[in-house]
Amino acid sequence: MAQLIDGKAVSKQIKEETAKEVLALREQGIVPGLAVVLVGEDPASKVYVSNKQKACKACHIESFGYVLPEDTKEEELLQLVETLNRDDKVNGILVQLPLPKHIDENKIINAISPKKDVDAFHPVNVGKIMIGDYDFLPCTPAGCMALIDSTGVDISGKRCVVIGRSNIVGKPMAMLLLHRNGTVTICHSKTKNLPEICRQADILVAAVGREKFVTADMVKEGAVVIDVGINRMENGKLCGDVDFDAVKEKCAAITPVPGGVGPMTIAMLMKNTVTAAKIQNSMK
Ligand code: BQF
Repeated sequence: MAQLIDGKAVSKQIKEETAKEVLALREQGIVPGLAVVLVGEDPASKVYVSNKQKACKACHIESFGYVLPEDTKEEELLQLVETLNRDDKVNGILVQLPLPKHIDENKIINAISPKKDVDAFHPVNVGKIMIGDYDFLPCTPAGCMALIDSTGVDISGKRCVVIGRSNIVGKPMAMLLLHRNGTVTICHSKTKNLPEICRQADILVAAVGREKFVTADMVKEGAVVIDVGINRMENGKLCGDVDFDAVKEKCAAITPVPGGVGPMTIAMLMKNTVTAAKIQNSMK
């Protein structure tokens, strides 16, 4: 049985460190604030937003919740973002994705001030990440990196395979592994010989969005396996992109779902909000 990478424990530690930092900032009259914007009624999104607001509370970060109806016009959401950009109490702006189909997500992301873009989705921040000179890291890839580091594995020179090429996870994840001198391959739905490529990975990151997509035959003996998937099964339980029970017998370390990458995403958001508060108060 592999080492279980405890995202819950690692995220708790990060949140505790963040909480301490926030209390020190509050001593200096700086109160980090995060605006959390939810449009519509998606049940999963509601859970994620509630997780974020709970974490703010635990970290002594002030959270400003905005819940808008499903039929909110793009223009109205743009106006809210503009108001939040100008509000000095708001250091970070988080617009929960996905947005309703009639709203252009890129248009909204582009409207968020890069200084308050705690998800690091704005093109300015994406560009900075590509160069390697960034203020914020996207929360999920940052969480994955912290979990890889928690195993003690040295990424430099290792074969890293990322399955999935989304702007939110796959692409930035590959970039972060590359910055740490990993030899990185990005796989996706058009990839040929996927199992063969995955089998070469010393570090395998699965961000596919399909239940138990990564099977034991796709994993190298002794690999580190990071499961980004959050799939809801018919019975309501959460399930990752990795066939955990089979893969755990083969790899050196693996993240569970739930309790792996998910809680880390939230912890990194808290960290980014504190960074944003520091930048906006000329402390960074
Ligand atoms: C856990 C997300 C897909 C699309 C948009 C803890 C979260 C999830 C799981 C969470 C996610 C996934 C979030 C666990 C935020 C992660 O205990 O395993 C926390 O709240 N997440 C999101 O905001 O948007 C998403 C996944």
